[in-house]
Amino acid sequence: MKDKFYKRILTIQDISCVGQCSLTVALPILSACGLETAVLPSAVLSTHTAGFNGYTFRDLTEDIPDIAEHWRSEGISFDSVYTGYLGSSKQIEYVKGIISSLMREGGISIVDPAMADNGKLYPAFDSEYVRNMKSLAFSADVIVPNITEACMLADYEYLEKYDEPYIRKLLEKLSELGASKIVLTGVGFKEGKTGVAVMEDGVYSYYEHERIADGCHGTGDVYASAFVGALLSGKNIYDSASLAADYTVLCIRNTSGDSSHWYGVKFEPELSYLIARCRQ
Ligand code: PXL
Repeated sequence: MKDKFYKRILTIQDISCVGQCSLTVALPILSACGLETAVLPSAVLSTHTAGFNGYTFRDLTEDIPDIAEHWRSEGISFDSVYTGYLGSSKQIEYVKGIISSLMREGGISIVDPAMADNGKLYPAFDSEYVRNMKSLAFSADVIVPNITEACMLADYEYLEKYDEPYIRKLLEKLSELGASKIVLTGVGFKEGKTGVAVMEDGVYSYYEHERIADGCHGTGDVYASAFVGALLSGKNIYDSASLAADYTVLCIRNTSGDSSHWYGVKFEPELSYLIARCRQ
């Protein structure tokens, strides 16, 4: 019998060989959520770009059309496409083509516009990339930005200290620009707390949780992958957003205090928690 929750998802992001981010995080997390996961690597880097020096970078943009053409000729399609860190502006165009031609009708596209944090673009990107990311993000079914990325997508002032009206206005701006479902991460209104603000077809909700002081690199990818996994295993947007937050907190708690592990999140020991929550 066909299991309606056994879905085939395509995730498009880079392989950072070392660094616990992008595909090395998405693939195990999506598999743990019970999904058949296909990958399209956007680039291969020796490490991620946030803190390592002298990393290698092999852009795979030119391989994408042939890969997509092969899938088309084999009649392969996907129930969902989830994108993360992409390698170039041109790649964003190819990704839009893949979503429109290889995702089945009624499928869900989820875009994590992974390009910035703490008010700054990641080193590999420029304003042209941001412009292209806007067109991908505003055509997706769901976006999962952090506050920095949301401000760049909405051309909205980035503030380190903010209140709820500021966050609501940011979400409204994104909705006006075409984002109908938004899961905004890293939103905290109280000392020691952070959370996720969700805007779904104009309806705002918020899930608050503990903030662990020394946050680590790669939490955005762990969060987005767990969110996508929960969503495709049949949960609604808010429940997926809160489940992913609970899982990410466990992973950060596991990692915090180990200064030698600054580059990523120890997410693997908590996969059993994620599996159990997705099955509930
Ligand atoms: O976690 C986002 C990410 C993914 N991939 C690469 C990165 C980063 C963040 O810095 O550098 C290559």
